Amino acid sequence: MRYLTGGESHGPCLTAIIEGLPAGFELKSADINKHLERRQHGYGRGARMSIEKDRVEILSGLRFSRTIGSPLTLLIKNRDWKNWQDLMAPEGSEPAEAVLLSRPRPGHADLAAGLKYNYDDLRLVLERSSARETAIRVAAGSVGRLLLEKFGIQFYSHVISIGTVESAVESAKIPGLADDIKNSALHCADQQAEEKMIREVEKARADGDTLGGIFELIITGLPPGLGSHVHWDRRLDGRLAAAVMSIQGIKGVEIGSGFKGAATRGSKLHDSIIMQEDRGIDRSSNRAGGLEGGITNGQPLILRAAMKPIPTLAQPLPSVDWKTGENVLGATERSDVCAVPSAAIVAEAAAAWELAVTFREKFAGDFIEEMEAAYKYYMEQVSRRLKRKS
Ligand code: EPS
Repeated sequence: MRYLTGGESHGPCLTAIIEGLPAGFELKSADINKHLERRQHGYGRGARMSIEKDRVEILSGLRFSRTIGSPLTLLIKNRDWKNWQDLMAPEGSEPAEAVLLSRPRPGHADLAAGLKYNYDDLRLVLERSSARETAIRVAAGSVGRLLLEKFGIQFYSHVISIGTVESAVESAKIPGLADDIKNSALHCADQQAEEKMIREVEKARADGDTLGGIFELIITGLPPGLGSHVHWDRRLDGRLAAAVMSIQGIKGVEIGSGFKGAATRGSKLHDSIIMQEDRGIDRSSNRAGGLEGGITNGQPLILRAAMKPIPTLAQPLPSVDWKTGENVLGATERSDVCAVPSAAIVAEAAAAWELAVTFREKFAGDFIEEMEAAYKYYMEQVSRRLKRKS
């Protein structure tokens, strides 16, 4: 299963084509839209979010709300396009009044991609590197998520920190706090910390600055056996890390105890294997974060990611003009102060997609019932092994 996306931030629309879905899987655009809407929230988002009301249109691969096995085409219209029609016209010529974007922003793709693609106008970098593209990634990833939800897999995320302010809520409590997180302005389970985080965002805004932070994903109901130890590119740790690291602004990913685990003795870190009367073979803890040997082990998957502060600053850093070589300040554009809550929603979708791909590798089949039968057979074998029945 794979997908490609297209679309510029201020172009007419964002699109994706998904290939490899099973036929007969029930899919409704409303279920994707729910996640598109979640991505747009979060205290600290910029003015663009009051223009856009992201909604997906499904243009192929679906008939009467069921997939037919052919490529699924998704489209999200950019409402802001009406303000950019002349400057971002796919055809015709550049308007005389167009101003080149020539002051690369430190931390943004502007300079590196300007060199790579030999652009005169650095706007061409911004248009595709913008996190606007994550809207269509959420749409595509949500299709994978909806497929996994049919098999009892559930996705949770929450903000752990904004700047230096940290939430005190532990991972294990997060599934029970889903409603609180949904109602929180910063996608955070700790109300007291959230109040401080909001003040941090306000201070950064007043200073013309931006803020990063850390979020966590918790995915429950995964069967053991997704991913594989037998080859580097099948190890799920690496695949999930790549999926999440590819989200704009993400600079670090850890699974389970992650970096803290490196400072812990093996005897204190690894999760003992125990025998439970009802569940059979089980684990006493989950510091591995649900992955061992690049394979899901049946425990909740726990992944954290660090997002850097957004590089578009209202009080910009020193830069050099791309055309004249003069010392200038980096370009200022309308932007967000903090987008960590949105990045958490995007990461849910990115992880869901990668898990759906590995799920399809394990439970292949051209139609949904074929997949369900393979899943049921496998889960019976897993239960027999865990409960040590012959
Ligand atoms: C975004 C749309 C963008 C930004 C943001 C994410 O809109 P605009 O650039 O028109 O204001 O709000 O993009 C970035 C922060 C970035 O660095 O590219 C969106 O839809 O999420």
